[in-house]
Amino acid sequence: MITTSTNQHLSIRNPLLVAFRADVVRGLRGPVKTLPCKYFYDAAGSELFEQITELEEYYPTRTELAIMREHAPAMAAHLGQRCLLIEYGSGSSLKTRLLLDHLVHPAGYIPIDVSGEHLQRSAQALAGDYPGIDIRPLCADFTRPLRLPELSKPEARRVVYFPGSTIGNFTHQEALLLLRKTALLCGGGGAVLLGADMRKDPRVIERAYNDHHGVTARFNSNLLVRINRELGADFNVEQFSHRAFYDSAVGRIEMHLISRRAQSVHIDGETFFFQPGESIRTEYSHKYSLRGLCQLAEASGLESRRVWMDKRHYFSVNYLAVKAQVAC
Ligand code: SAH
Ligand code: AVI
Repeated sequence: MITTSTNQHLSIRNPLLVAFRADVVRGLRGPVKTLPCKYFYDAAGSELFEQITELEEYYPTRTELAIMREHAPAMAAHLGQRCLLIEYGSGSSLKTRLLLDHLVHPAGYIPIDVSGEHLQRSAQALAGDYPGIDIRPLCADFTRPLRLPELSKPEARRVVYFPGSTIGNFTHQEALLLLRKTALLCGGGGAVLLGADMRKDPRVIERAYNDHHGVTARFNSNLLVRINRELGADFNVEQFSHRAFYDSAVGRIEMHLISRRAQSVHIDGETFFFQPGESIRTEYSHKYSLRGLCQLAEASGLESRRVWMDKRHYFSVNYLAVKAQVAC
């Protein structure tokens, strides 16, 4: 149930905060409460994500990095000379370095991320280490229409690098739409280099989202800390617990914040009530089969040309070429 006071919206004017408020309020108004996972990534959230990638339980980053270390030369050969590399959700750009090390005369590199400070810091470090590459960070939501910066060198082709299995944080329909738009952005001759976490023993997957140090729990509850700070809300963060479980039927992790008791929360003039045990779903993390990935690519106007995997088949990096005729 929601009550609305008469002076709502008065305090928030910054357009980014207005959008944040609208997304939060929309998510908490529904019969099933949800919050968009892209808001995990403020400066603290990005730092917590970096800590997650180092956890013993969190296998995806280390596995994908190992695949990149072994196969970056072959991937770079697929990307070809004078490629413009665009990255979705670039974070620390750690894996990208392995690609940049092998690219021949790249036209430029555009890392895109919503986490502004983290993006700037990573891009500055990269510019120092790769002085010959035109690096143009873009702080933006890659699901929205993008205005790419103009680069000085002409590009032979566009490739979107989308690592980390961030694609898994989207529903099937959202992923389809995003990849279709991406195929159009890349155009003829272009490609998507997509990192995807694979289906495996559910116990391995569940452990990765329930680490014994509680870092994933802090990453999850940081979303409430951020809403409190940026929207002036009064979530009692201690009164929500982390829950993550794998749904084998759908092939995805669901992350939730569970209300420990009956409580109400105020966000910029609106009140939200929580029953004891009621949840806010904060993230999906879909896991894929090779068949599922091929079907997703096909339906998006992309064609799977090459797949690199680790020995255990925990993770895959997929070279998806834009098909000759792409339409939205
Ligand atoms: N690519 C890195 C980071 C993955 S974490 C890796 O593989 O380790 C996901 C990253 O995507 C975060 O840096 C987050 O800020 C960014 N992100 C999430 N949703 C986004 C969106 N809609 N638009 C832009 N960046 C997004
Ligand atoms: C960025 N994304 C692919 C991570 C994942 O595994 O879904 C985010 C994450 N959530 C909890 N741990 C890591």
